Amino acid sequence: MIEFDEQLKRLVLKLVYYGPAMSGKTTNLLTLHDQLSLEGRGELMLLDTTEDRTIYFDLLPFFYVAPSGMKIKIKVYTVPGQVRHDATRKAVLQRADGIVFVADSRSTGMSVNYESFDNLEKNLSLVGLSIEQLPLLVQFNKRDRDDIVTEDEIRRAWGGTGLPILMASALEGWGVLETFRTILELTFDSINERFGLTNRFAVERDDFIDAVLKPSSL
Ligand SMILES: Nc1nc2c(ncn2[C@@H]2O[C@H](COP(=O)(O)OP(=O)(O)OP(=O)(O)O)[C@@H](O)[C@H]2O)c(=O)[nH]1
Ligand SMILES: [Mg+2]
Repeated sequence: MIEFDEQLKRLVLKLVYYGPAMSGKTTNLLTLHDQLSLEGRGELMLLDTTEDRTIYFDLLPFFYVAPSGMKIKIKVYTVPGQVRHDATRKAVLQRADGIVFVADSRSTGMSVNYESFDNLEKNLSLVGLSIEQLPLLVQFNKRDRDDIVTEDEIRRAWGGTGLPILMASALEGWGVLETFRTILELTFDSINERFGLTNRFAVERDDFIDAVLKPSSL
């Protein structure tokens, strides 16, 4: 649920990277942090990991002030994918405004992708969100590996969901910005529909997204 304060001209958006254990959610955030300009980008918090497995969540915030004065903060979270951290996943999902489902492209990952997607659907309904109404896309990560399912097979298996499906290698650093751009576009359109932002507060979608996605000059 968007936090929107009309008087303070302040909007806070929450995006969540969800998916099975080891699919590359934390690596997506690390890559975003590396590839985007420091301007507007906050510090990346990786919370309590053991052996690189997320136990609580990771968080990367972004800040944007529109020419109209509207202040937008975007909080990007990852959930812990391991099955036993379900309570934490549910807590992180609360009040989400958009979801990136990071699936594992490896052929051994196909059944865990389905299990995790079912788990997402169940947890969304437990926190009062509807999978049909929330901006959501699927990223198939680890495309650099050679033990992966082909893109055709993926599109055949997941096409029926009607969700946007993107390919990526968070480790090599491609597909990550496209994923982030797409979820920002979907989420912006959805808030715009609900609050009429463009009309009332003049936050131009493309300016906003270009500002957030300013590449790092490093
Ligand atoms: N080859 C390859 N490895 C990747 C890619 N993305 C992540 N990995 C590796 O997969 C492992 C797990 O990545 P994480 O980003 O920690 O996965 P996660 O989804 O955050 O895992 P949990 O926190 O346990 O849910 C690490 O060894 C990463 O380096 C990728 O695109 N290609
Ligand atoms: Mg993680």
